[in-house]
Amino acid sequence: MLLEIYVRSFQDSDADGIGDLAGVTRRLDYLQWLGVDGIWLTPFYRSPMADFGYDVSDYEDVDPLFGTLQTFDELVAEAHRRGIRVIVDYVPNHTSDRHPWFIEARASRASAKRDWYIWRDAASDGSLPNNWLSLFGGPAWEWDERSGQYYLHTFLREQPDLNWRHPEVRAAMFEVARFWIRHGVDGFRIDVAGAVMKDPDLRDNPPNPNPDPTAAAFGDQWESQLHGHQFNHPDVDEVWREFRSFVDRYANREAVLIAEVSSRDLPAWVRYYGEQLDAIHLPFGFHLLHHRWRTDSPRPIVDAVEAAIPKGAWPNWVLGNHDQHRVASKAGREWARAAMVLLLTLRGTPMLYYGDELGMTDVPVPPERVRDPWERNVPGLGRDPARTPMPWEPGPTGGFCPPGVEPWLPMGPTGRGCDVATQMSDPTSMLSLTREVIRLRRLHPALALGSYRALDGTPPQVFAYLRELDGERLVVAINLSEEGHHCPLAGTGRVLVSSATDRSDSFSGGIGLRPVEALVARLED
Ligand code: TEU
Repeated sequence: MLLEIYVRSFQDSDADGIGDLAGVTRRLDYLQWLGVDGIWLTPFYRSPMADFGYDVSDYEDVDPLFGTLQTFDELVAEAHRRGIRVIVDYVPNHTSDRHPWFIEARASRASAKRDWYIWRDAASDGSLPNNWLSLFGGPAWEWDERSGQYYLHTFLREQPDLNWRHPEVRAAMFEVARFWIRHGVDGFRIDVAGAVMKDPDLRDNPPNPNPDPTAAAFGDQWESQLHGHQFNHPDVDEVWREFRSFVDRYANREAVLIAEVSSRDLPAWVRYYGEQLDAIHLPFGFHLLHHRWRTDSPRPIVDAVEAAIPKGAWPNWVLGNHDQHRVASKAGREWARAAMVLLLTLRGTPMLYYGDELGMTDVPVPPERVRDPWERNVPGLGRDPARTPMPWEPGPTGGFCPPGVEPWLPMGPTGRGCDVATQMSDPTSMLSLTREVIRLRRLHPALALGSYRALDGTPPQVFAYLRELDGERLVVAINLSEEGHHCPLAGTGRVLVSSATDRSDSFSGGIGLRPVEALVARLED
């Protein structure tokens, strides 16, 4: 079980209202108590913070806001001492415009690093080189006055895209991975892995014949085009295969590669595993991110993903991250509990977003406190509400930073039980439920490693599946409706854990599920 830590918001250790690496170290005991096997740390590298660390100006140093290389080494040592692995963010698609590489590249057209980035002349009529858009709004091209060309930026203009077709870029970025392997990391989460190779001729994007209204997360302008020339280009496959073999070599095959791949097209997504399973270990399983918990069953999605995954490959599931609305806001309190049971019992590695174990919801951010540049460019798409500080205890700063210090984003409402201390002492809390299911995963290999099979013959409102290994059979049954339902099950069994928390009953021939209840049961014959 992995946990994403948005470092800025986890724990402040130096009273500046911003979380940092020493803060994470301070909370490792909590993570161990929860049963976390590994943490993914969002970027803590030197950065002007135009995109809160996803604009890196030095890949091989820690930004003073977050600590030093030494604090990082201490964090790794302390995490490893507790059996917790450390996965770091790897941001290959773009640097900061203040990175020395870009400063050198933009200095003149003759610069040795010019082609490390993607430059184009204006079209003959003076217009943009092509119709590509920036995901954060507006065109993907920025005019550079001094050298008289445009450069490409898939994200902010402060995030110029690297040219991964240039062998020196590849070599330099691979060295970055080697640097962090030497510092003991256990893997990389690769940012926008699908964007690194563009169409070599930078052809115009075609219009999108079927704009998807549910993909509004990206904005209408973005949705008006197809982006195959910008994302998931076939040439990307070879990059990550090469990266995998590089990392395998220097990390003795011990490091995991997790890639951010936002394609909704399963065949395109599956490619990231590599034809011989020789590329990414875990392409992120974002398939349930846009799921409508209150109306739809997740079964068709889960079954489709299970069917698409190559033999021998391992799935991964995500319900939230620092770019998405909180699952408890999308699903509501009860469904969020059911969703947590689902996340932790599907076949595959679950990646939990910090605070979801408390049922944290989006926190409204007043206009004067907006920090996310995306919100400034395209109002309504901002990600601040899902990035607010972790509440460790009741009180105005929730133990995230000392009283009297203003956290970088507003704290959620405190005093309503949404904090670690309160939930730790409440056996019915979301935190207790989460911990209990994680504990079950460790206790029952069938839950962690077993096969998956959806059960037929249940009412449509009930999603039930079998996890089986070496003769042990566990059933997960989720009632997706607000009425009670009977879930037929052959044989006898016993409930191990339920989102309704107060049951451990035995059953025979089936089990009665309460409204929006999710449970795990062991079949006994
Ligand atoms: O995100 C890239 C990305 O495509 C998402 O932001 C996507 O737009 C979002 O999931 C839509 O719902 C990564 C990082 O996760 C993000 O925080 C960075 O801002 C971005 O890359 C640029 O590095």
